[in-house]
Amino acid sequence: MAYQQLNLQTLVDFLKTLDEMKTIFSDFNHLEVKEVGDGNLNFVYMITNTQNTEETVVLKQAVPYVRLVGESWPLPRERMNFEIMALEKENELCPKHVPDVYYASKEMSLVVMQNLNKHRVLRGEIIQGKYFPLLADHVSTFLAKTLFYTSDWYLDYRSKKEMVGKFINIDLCNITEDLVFTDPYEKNETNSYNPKLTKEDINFIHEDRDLKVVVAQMKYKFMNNAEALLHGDLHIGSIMVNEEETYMIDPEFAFYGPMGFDIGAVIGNLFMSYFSHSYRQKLLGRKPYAYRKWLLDTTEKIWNEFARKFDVCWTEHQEASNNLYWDYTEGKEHFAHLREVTLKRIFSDAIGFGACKMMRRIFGLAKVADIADIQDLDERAKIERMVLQMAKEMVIQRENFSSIEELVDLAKEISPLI
Ligand code: SR1
Ligand code: MG
Repeated sequence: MAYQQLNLQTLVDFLKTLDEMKTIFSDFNHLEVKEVGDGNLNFVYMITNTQNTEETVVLKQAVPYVRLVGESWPLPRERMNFEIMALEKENELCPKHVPDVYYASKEMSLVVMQNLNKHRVLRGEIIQGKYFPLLADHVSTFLAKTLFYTSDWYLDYRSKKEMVGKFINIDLCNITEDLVFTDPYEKNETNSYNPKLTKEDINFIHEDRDLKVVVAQMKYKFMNNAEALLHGDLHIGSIMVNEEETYMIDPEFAFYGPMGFDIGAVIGNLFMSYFSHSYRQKLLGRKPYAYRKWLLDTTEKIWNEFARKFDVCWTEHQEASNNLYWDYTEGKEHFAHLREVTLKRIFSDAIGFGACKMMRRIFGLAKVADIADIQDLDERAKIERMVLQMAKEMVIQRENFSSIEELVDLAKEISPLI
């Protein structure tokens, strides 16, 4: 079927043409369609049989422009191909934490998938101060499995390179290269600022030559390190949760890049939430300590559990395959050392990338509601300064942190946990 942009009126007729939908909907006469997308790029609809609300799907369609900005910013709708391929691969590796795909069409640039209507977007839930005891366990499992099993530590030389080739996602990588690694650090028309930030606040980043050099290094690493299949945009708006389950959604930015980029995205977002709750918990009428402690504990656990699970995947694979990669005289010790230095390098990358993800959310085009929705602009500016201070230290010192606990201590130094 040739591409056409669906809308509230045409969507049900389209679904009726799909055999795959006949196994989901017992009846097409009572379908309710709601537009639910509040993302930056695409249109998202929820379709439910009002006679049996268990019969429900989500349809996501890409349009040939950036939804956030409009038709003045064209963006190939073929980006949906990457989302489809990534959802399929991630679902194969980690089915408990990735929605099921029921139907996908590259021609129509759309995917019909599991409706996570018993789940909510994590960012909104964190803004409201909700706890998710299994979050760290689930996110660390997703990271360990998707990153290890798509890397050269697991795949054979040919499969890995074929995967790299399939996931050359030029246009969406370019958005990240601009919006995460370039525009926020210079005067650029895509930037916008809280008016309460002073020139000094902005120059704290814009006029720091050392910082700009290290950000350029992170950008280069992002562009040239085809290490594993990344989600590519794993901020807390790309995670859906309830108390029992966690799903990673929206992998349209998927490509082969450095593992630390996905890990840094999650960690950087949680630090921003931590800073925002120095104020937000008061708005909620609570003492800030408990919730902010949970955010920091969750951050620590995500890294520590990721490292442990990644290590388990690797050692299990080595035992099963008896790969001679490290068949030195003292094979086991060398293998242990290789794992240790690899995880140390992934950790410093995650810190550096997490920092860039934090700075871009203060100065750049797409902000985070945790901070940008704070109405009191003076309070918002205080939080933004904390984020900038933390991020600058993170990216410059990224190789000098020896544990996640040390990084968490830095957050506590900048904004005491009281
Ligand atoms: C124009 S797209 C802006 C941002 O939204 C996505 O979620 C990515 O983070 C991208 O940088
Ligand atoms: Mg997204």
